Amino acid sequence: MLRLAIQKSGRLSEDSLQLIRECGINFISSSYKLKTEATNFPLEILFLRDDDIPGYVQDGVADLGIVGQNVLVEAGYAALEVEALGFSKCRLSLAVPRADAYASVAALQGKNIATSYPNILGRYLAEHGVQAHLHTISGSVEIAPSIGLAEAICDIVSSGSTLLGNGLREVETVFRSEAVLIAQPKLSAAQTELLAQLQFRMQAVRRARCSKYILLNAPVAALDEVRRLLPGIKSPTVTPLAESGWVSVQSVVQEDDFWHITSQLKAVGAEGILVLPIEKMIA
Ligand code: PRT
Ligand code: ZN
Repeated sequence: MLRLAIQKSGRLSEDSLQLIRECGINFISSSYKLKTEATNFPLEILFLRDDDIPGYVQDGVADLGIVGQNVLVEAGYAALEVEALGFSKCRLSLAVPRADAYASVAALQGKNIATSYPNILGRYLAEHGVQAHLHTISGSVEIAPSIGLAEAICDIVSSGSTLLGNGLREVETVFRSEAVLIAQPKLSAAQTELLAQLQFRMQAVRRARCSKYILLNAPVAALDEVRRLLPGIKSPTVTPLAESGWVSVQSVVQEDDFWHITSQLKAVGAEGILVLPIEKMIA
């Protein structure tokens, strides 16, 4: 049995639950329950505040957890990370009032900086030879300059609209973060085997999310060009069409390359291009 701690309610909750479901693990969840057991995998799920998850996993109260790297590294538990999960991507950034002059991080020498991340920020400033006064506050960091608490802030940014709305300008990226799977250091042999199964499923889900299945028709004369554009996993599947001189090609493309590749495929004569989502992708 493995015990997995996930965030009860917040930015990580929905994606964490969805990942577990896409791994084929079924469970009944309700908003008031703090614990649930999967029906088809030896997994118990605990619902906690994200800040408590690294400590619980370190102490073995939970075997696994899903948490943002920002919280993990700030708490000093970076060594627990076993798998990056690719969601809840964000960055920890320094920001200053929009009108203030700022040339480099040296401009923060001797300044007051408000943050909820004194450890990560302290290390960053030390690496850059900057000494500043850090004011640790647990929320609403972005209002600190306007109420005279600090000249700069260091906080989590994703779209940047919170900074913009508070008259602040992002000036340095201190740390990049995403959700990660963490594991306690003393898993039994049986638990280590279960963790490997879980990671195998999570990797298949993640690969599938960034890939698309592509089908198209192409003139035989264009096949070399099409194959060059669509290397596929091994090589594309090519089958003849009833109409002579034409083939059907099937392959896999990365989501990021998809628009770029489809426009080139059209340019070499491909027609009837279909793109389908992939549910799972086993390496
Ligand atoms: O209640 P609990 O303690 O469990 O939750 P929480 O309130 O501490 O955390 P929560 O749910 O807000 O965030 C959980 C995790 O999501 C964080 O630890 C990050 O790893 C990740 N994450 C991703 C974010 C953001 N994006 C994000 N945008 N965490 C916070 N924000 C906040 C940020 O603090 C700022 O106030 O959103 C604002 C900035 O957003 P933009 O889009 O305006 O730039
Ligand atoms: Zn929290």
